[in-house]
Amino acid sequence: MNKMFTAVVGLLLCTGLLHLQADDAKKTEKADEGSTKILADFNQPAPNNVEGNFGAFTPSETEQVYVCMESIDDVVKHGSSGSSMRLVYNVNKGGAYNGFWMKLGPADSGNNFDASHYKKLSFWIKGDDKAGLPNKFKVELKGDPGTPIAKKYVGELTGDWKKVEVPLEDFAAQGVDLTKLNEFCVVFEQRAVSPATTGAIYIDDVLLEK
Ligand SMILES: [Ca+2]
Repeated sequence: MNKMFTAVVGLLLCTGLLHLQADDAKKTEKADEGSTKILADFNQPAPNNVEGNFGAFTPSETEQVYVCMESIDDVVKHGSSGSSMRLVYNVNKGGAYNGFWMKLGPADSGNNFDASHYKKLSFWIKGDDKAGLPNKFKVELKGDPGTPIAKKYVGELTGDWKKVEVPLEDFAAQGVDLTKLNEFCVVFEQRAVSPATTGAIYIDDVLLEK
C-alpha cells in the first residue's frame, strides 16, 4: 500500500514538474514573441543577438584607401552601458562605395529569418561631426543571394543620437520576402554621402518592433 502511495505521489510530482516545465517553455516562447526583437546591440564582438556574423566590406579586396572600417566603440554608445558600432568610410573617388554587412542568423546564407510578425525596423544612429557626417546613407534588407534587395536612404544625421524607424512594409513593397531575410547592410555611396565623402557614423540597437 505504502509503495503504491509513494508511486502515485511520485507520478503526481513528476506530472506537476512536467507541467511547470511546459509552462516555463511557453513563457520563454512568449517573451521571444514580445513586442521588440534585438537584432544587434553591439555590446560585444560578433556574433550579434541573432547569432549573425558582421563586418565592414569594400567591393575590391585590394583597395587600401577607399574602404569602410568597423570597430566596437565602448565610449560612444546608445544607452548607459555597452558599446556601439563605429563605421568609418572613405568614398572620395567617383563611383566609390563600401559599408557594413550583418547576417540575420548563424549561416552565410539560408538563414530564412522571419520578420513578418513585426511592423518596423528601427535603429539608433549618430554622426561623428569631427570625422564628417554623410548627407545620406543606404540601409538594405536582403534575402539569400539572387533575391530582391530592399533599400531605404537615411539622412539628417547630427552629432546626437537619433532613432530611425522604417516600416517593414516599405521593404516588402520592394519585393523582399520578410519571412526569409538573411542580411542587413549599411552602404556608403559617393553620391549619397556627398559632400562628406569621408566620415564616420555610430549605429546601435538594431531592432524589430511591433
Ligand atoms: Ca549597444
